[in-house]
Amino acid sequence: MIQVGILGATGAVGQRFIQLLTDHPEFELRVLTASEASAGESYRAAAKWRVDSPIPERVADQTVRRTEPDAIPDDVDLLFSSLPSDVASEVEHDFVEAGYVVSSNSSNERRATDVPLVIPEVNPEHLDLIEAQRANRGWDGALIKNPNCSTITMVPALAALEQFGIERVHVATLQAVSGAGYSGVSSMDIIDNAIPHIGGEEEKMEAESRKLLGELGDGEVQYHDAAVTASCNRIPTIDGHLENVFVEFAEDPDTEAVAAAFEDAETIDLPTAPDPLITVFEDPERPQPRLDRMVGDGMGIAVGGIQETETGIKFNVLAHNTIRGAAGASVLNGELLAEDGWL
Ligand code: 11C
Repeated sequence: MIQVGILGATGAVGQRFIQLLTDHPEFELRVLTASEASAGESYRAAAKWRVDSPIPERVADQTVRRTEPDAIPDDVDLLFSSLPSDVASEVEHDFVEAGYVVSSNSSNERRATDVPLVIPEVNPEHLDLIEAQRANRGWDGALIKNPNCSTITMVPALAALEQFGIERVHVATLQAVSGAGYSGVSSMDIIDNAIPHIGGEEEKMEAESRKLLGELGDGEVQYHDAAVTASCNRIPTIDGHLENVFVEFAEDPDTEAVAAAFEDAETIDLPTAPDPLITVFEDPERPQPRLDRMVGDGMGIAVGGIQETETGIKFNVLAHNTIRGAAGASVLNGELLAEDGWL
């Protein structure tokens, strides 16, 4: 078993990490860290547990450690990070310099030229950027990132359609409140409301999508040249981001060809990868967050509403934002790191 830890284990994504790493077939969860204020407490006392299953017994009484390299046992090989982005750069660098491999969900450095931004079913070859990263920064460890949850929801579907030559993408999101962490979930302000702007989200979707779909060459990623425009909205659902996507292509695929491309999208042979990667609904009222966010144990991508438009194709896509879109994405990247021999 590969010994792993979680940096930032008490937050909304940290709790999902715990849920997904309990009884994982390859990873043994050894270490939990949190802010200075929680260090020394039991996990049960430190975390305000909100995940939809009880705190695993073997985690509840573990002592939460400081988020510093000298608090981590030497035999831990892989750290999953859900640190707040304002502290993550500095703290993650400390761990990577100390030789740890960090699979991070935090949004800092996703666009750095030598940081792999990876969805294993889409661009596993981008992990090779680790060589450039080690050469540039003199690190023994490695830092890899998964994208933002709204980006992860859309990009596997776009990758399946790449065969038709994607030229332009417009997307409008309907994002769940759990994407905003505890304060989002506990806020009642959003009931009977929708918020037509989520700070920074649109830029992330636009840039991260083009990096994920880009080609790796000469030690860096050449971004895909499709134009991507995003409009990101918060709605009062708890979990599951739903997105309306409009795509223009070089070719002129019909709805049958698009549905077949989604159904044929290749998954990857890793323990928590969903099979199929994409589930296609014919009912135009699906997918819906409450009904469909757990497709593929929360790791699948659900699409529906495929229709022709005057300029191309439109469809709806849904994924679970804190599983597929956050903790599950980092765990899957960890499985890829193990499979490809980076640990
Ligand atoms: C939201 N997508 O729903 C955001 C949360 O870049 O990882 C995740 C932010 C990120 O508000």
